[in-house]
Amino acid sequence: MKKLVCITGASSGIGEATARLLAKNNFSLILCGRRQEKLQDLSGELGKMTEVKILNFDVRNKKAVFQAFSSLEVPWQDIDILVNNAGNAHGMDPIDAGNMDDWDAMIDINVKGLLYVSRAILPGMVRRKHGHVINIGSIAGKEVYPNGNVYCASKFAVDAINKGMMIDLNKHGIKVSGVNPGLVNTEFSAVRFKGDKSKSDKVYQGITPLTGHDVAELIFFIISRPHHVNIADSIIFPLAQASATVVHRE
Ligand code: NDP
Ligand code: 8X3
Repeated sequence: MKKLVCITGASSGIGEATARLLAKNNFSLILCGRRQEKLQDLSGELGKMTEVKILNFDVRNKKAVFQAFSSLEVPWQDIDILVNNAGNAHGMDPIDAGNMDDWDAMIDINVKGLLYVSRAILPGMVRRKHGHVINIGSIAGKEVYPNGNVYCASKFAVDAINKGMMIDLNKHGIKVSGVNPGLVNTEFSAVRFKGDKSKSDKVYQGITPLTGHDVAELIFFIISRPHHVNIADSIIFPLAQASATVVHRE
């Protein structure tokens, strides 16, 4: 089989764009997400180019995560590259008025979900002394911005986990790379603002944001380096962005 890449959150945005780009570039794919129909449509399309398997689970559900990966038959268990991408912001409230269900969602999905999936896949990589984990963090994991509080905390955790993985997996010959995007136009803001278009439209007003494909190209670059090269960390912005809060809008 070709190199096998497992992408969480492949049903939209950055994950979907990564699946499309990698399918064209001769990788086999395991596509994960909750929305089975979206994954099936994508798999139908990409299946014309490469081998594709769907795993349908909620990353918050520890049991479902482990069941999904233990259901994989040979050779699908031998994942070469894990793209830990599933995640979202939920809400954007000041800390004193934060919605605690949103807090739970962000910590359970962005942090604990990433850990569960990694815990299910890493032992195989360690056994084979081969693998690459790409952790999708955010500029929100490098800088805290107003009302970003818990989302930023979840992405700072991803940054710390990225560094911790690199240290612990170093002796096993496994690469670990952080990818930290700025503003990317995906379903992200629709999810964050719970479908309130008056808020989500403003996020990308007056700028040309990144697309999922732009981030996918960085992921493709990182996983295509020679064996001895590891891109440990990266930040990708649209031209209009200079920091979490400095965005030049026309
Ligand atoms: P999207 O909302 O388009 O995609 C999020 C993906 O995560 C979906 O495929 C969704 O699939 C999956 N997902 C969400 N919750 C769960 C869950 N509980 N279990 C399993 N899968 C889940 O947003 P993006 O593509 O923008 O986001 C991808 C990653 O990029 C996230 O980690 C986000 O924090 C990060 N990011 C995004 C930026 C942006 O500006 N858009 C900037 C920086 C980082 P489904 O709903 O089918 O489960
Ligand atoms: C997504 C980018 O700036 O909305 O992680 O937090 S931001």
